[in-house]
Amino acid sequence: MPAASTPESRKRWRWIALTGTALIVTAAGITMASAATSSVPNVRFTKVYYNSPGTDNRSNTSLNAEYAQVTNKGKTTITLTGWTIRDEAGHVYKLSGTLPAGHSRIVHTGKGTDGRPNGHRYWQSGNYVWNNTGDTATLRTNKNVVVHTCKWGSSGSYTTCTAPAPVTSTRAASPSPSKSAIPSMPPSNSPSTGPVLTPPSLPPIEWE
Ligand SMILES: [Ca+2]
Repeated sequence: MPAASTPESRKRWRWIALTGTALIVTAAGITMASAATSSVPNVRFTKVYYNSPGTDNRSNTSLNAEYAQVTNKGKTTITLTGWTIRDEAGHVYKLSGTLPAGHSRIVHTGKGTDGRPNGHRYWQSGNYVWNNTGDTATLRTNKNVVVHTCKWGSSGSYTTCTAPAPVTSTRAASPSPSKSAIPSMPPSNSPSTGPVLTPPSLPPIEWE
């Protein structure tokens, strides 16, 4: 224990207490970011064939040549029941069943028998869903969390969709905790190196 409780020593102890708070807040922030990353299922669009071959004559063959494919890129089976695929215009298809790791689900626009062939599903629509001139496919979980979006323009007939950016790049990769998390921090001489919490001029702690 410190022998004396002078105003000067109280200042030091107060600063140490604040620094400790900042460290805990920083660690908690990183932990939360990691948990959020791992909670997002690794399922994404791997292909959208938006402009079926030939003339758009609304034949069932033409409608079914338009499709969206989602793939389970993770290592565990995902239950898709309650998940949705939708376009910009608000057409919604509800997914169901399970998707083992590495497997794909192909949703054709037209009419057909689900599961024939295996892994194929049918929107049962009498009209096209995906715009040839540009559109966005959005995949959401049963909790309405957007897992992936696939966007394309007016050229081409299909896209293999860009993989989603790692969630960690927006939060966990940032080494600096927010300013509000650290009360009364002394100024740092090298802010670019991250949360270096060593005070620049304080003397060592004196116990006697
Ligand atoms: Ca189309």
